[in-house]
Order: sequence, then C-alpha cells, then structure tokens
Amino acid sequence: VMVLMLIGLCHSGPGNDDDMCAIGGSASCCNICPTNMEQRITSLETRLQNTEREVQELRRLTQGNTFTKLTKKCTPRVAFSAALAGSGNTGPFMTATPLKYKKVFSNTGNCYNPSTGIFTATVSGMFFFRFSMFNNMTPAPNSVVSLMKNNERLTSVWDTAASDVHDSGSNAVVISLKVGDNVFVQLEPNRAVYDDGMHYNTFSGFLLFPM
Ligand SMILES: [Ca+2]
Repeated sequence: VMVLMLIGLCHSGPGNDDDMCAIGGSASCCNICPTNMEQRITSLETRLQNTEREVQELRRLTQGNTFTKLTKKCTPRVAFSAALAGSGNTGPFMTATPLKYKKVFSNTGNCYNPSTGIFTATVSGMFFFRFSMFNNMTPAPNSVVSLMKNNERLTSVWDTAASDVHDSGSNAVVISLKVGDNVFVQLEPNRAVYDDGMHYNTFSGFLLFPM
C-alpha cells in the first residue's frame, strides 16, 4: 500500500507547488524535498497503522463465530415456563395466594422460583407473560386468578362454576420491569382452580429486550 501511494505521488504531475520543491533551480515532482517527503511518509505510515489495527479488530470479531459468542455473552437470557400440576383443586383460601407452578418446563436465567411461584426480574427490560386457568367444578367456588406485578393487578381471568364444567381461560401482558420487580399469578380469595397431569394451568414469560 505504501509503495502504491508513493507511486501515486510521483505521478500526480506538476502544477502544485506544495507537492514539489525546487532543488538546484528546477522544479520536478521527482526532485523531492527530503523534509516534505518525510512528513508525507510519516502521515501515511500513521494512517496505514490505524487501518491495519481496524482490520485486525474486525477479523477478531468475525472469525470463529466470535461475534455470536459475544452477543450471547452480552445479552441477558431470561425465559421460563411452568405448570401448576398436582392432582385436583388448589384453593379455596381465605386470602389471595400466589399459585406455585411446580412442574418447570424451562427456567433459563433462574428468575422463576417454583417454591414460591414468583418471577423476579434480574435485568431491567420489556417482558412478555402469559398464564392459563382451568375450572373443573360445579358448583362454586368460582375460579378467579390475576397476573400481578408486585402489588399491582395486571390482567385476570374469571370463570363461574356452573353446569358448564371444564372451562378454561388465559391472559397475557407485555410490560417493562426493573430489577427486583416480582411477577406472579394470584389465586383470589375464596376461589379455586383445578389441575392434573394434563397441565391446564400454566405460567410462562420471557425477556423481549433489555432496557
Ligand atoms: Ca363456567
């Protein structure tokens, strides 16, 4: 590259006094003033070194899937899905109670705690959550569950126990969370839900993107 640049300089032609200097009374691009030429070479060397450094960095990022590995390392990975499981009714209870979905299908990032039923954000970002509910009873109690963010009720599902047994419903939300926020599905007071090995009641969520 240096040789090509120097050849280019020597063939740029006369006419620019800055590119030439007079030695012994004659002006020619090949009668090069040593000081001017040294400055040009130093400048070109610096630019070449910078370019080589950038090329090496790009090679380092793209070779051997290094870029993919860096992306995985830098992007938090949070996803979970669990079912209530068990056999029979959960509830009714006197007070609102978080449902403990104990059959864990996945829990990347370990943000979901099956012992409490509570998801706790370890990264701030936009999240998606979904839950489903199943009623297998007649008569009452009815089934009412709500998706909670800390003490805030987000979405709910209601089913009245009656002759139309085997009812189910679901709801979902996309919401921003900060580190430490808790999300869980709450069984409302004096209500009940039913589950068994079919896993009708599920609670799932994942990080869409960090913020
Ligand atoms: Ca019903």
